[in-house]
Amino acid sequence: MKKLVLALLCVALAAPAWAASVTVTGAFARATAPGADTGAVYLGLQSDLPDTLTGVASGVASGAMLHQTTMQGMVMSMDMLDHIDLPAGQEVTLAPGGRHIMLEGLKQPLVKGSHIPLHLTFAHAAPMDILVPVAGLAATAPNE
Ligand SMILES: [Cu+2]
Repeated sequence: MKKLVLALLCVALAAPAWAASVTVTGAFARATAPGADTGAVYLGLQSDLPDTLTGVASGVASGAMLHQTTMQGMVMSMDMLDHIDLPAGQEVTLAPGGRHIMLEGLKQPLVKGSHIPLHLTFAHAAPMDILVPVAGLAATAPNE
């Protein structure tokens, strides 16, 4: 009985901390060639309060991480980010050529026209599960 009361209390206490709400717009993944091990997801995020995207995961991949693509001359490299800041009321865009969600260890090819699950965790807002449409192999927008 004590445990139940404690659990209810935790829920009550946690609710105000999750008052921040994050909106996801224009999410899409790029289709992958058969046998590809990695995939990329792009999206826009906007939080009504200052927040931080702290983690990503997907059931179609054994791992997922936040990456930043940078060009040094003609050489493209990807650096891991451990979080992405979400300033209040400002849209933060993860787009081809810049920041993205990297899926690693794909368990299946990402097929154009299908949807993949994506789990997002934040410092303040409640964790979010969304379905991301898969666009073309070189898509730069959801409808390509
Ligand atoms: Cu990457």
